[in-house]
Amino acid sequence: MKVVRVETQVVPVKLPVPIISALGPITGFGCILVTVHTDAGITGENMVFTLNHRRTRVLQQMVEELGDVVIGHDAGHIAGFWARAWKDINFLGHKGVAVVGISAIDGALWDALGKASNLAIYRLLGGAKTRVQAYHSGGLWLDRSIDALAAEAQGFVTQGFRAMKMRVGSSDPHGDIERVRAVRAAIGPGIKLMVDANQGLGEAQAIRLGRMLEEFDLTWFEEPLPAWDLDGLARVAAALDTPIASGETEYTRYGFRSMLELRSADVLMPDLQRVGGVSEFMRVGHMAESHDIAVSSHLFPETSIQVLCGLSNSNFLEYMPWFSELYNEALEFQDGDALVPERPGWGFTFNSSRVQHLVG
Ligand code: SMN
Ligand code: MG
Repeated sequence: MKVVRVETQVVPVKLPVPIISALGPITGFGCILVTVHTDAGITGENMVFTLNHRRTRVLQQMVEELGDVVIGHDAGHIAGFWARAWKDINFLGHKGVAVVGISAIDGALWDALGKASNLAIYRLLGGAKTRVQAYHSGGLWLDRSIDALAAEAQGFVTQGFRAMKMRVGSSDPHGDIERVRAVRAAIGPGIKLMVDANQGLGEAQAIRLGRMLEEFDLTWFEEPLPAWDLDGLARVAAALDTPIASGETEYTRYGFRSMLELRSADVLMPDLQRVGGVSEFMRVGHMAESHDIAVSSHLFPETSIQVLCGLSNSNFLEYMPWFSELYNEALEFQDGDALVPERPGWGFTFNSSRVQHLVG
């Protein structure tokens, strides 16, 4: 089965209500749907995106131009594609847009391989489990009032979620504490709660806020520092009892190797589009396993469920409903766990009429 074409389509997705995190406001996304066509008539699909639909064409161009290292090659030789692409992007750099381009094609190749072998991707990866606890991440933003936070948090529990994440890292740490206190009171002690500072703090601020947060029994404190400060993050992790989660802004095995060596985080949370796709997510997951460190996921719940179910050291799936409308199928849950679909490949296919509607 040879690759004959790499096709991309830009699809703007708007949030029903804009949100604010320490990264700034988010109103929507520029999604790039990627389809890898093979001479067997089987296609592989995948998706990458930009925030606020900015620089989307740059990323689209990157994906398309990487076509020349996969077209004409065996679609099932994914590690071969990865190695050729890695060499190819050396001059542009081994982070950022170039790596997202690799991730986009890598995921589409795994989808095609799953469809060709009639297996879900997690089975191709070795199969560790069939479900992962999901935490709701699609709410509890910085711009919500305390009353709105409490109501939203209770709503997630009513929907069946047993874990959720809220945002901190505002300019007022005491305000952050009151918001966390309100959410913890609204959900009670039995529901897991994470906080995410979206890189908004300095080292001293993070340790101080982290100490004030210890009383809320948080499952983790995410990305307290700018993503490049792995040494500082290690010091924050050493200073606090609350586990530190990080990695959504890290790239490839080399970035995560540094995080593991420095002990920057207690939980790694690779993002399928930044880490380097399914192939590199698995390499990072196995490397974390050799350090007895757990891995979670970042965004992309419909596809991340497959890699998390291929790893025995996975702990949580981030559930973010942003891109769910793009798919024909819906992720299924039971008792707060997301269930891996047994359908071939990702088990999720793009809904062409919905896509057509969004393209306008
Ligand atoms: C996040 C990711 C992408 C955009 C805004 C916020 C957040 C998360 O860090 O972990 O979901
Ligand atoms: Mg985050």
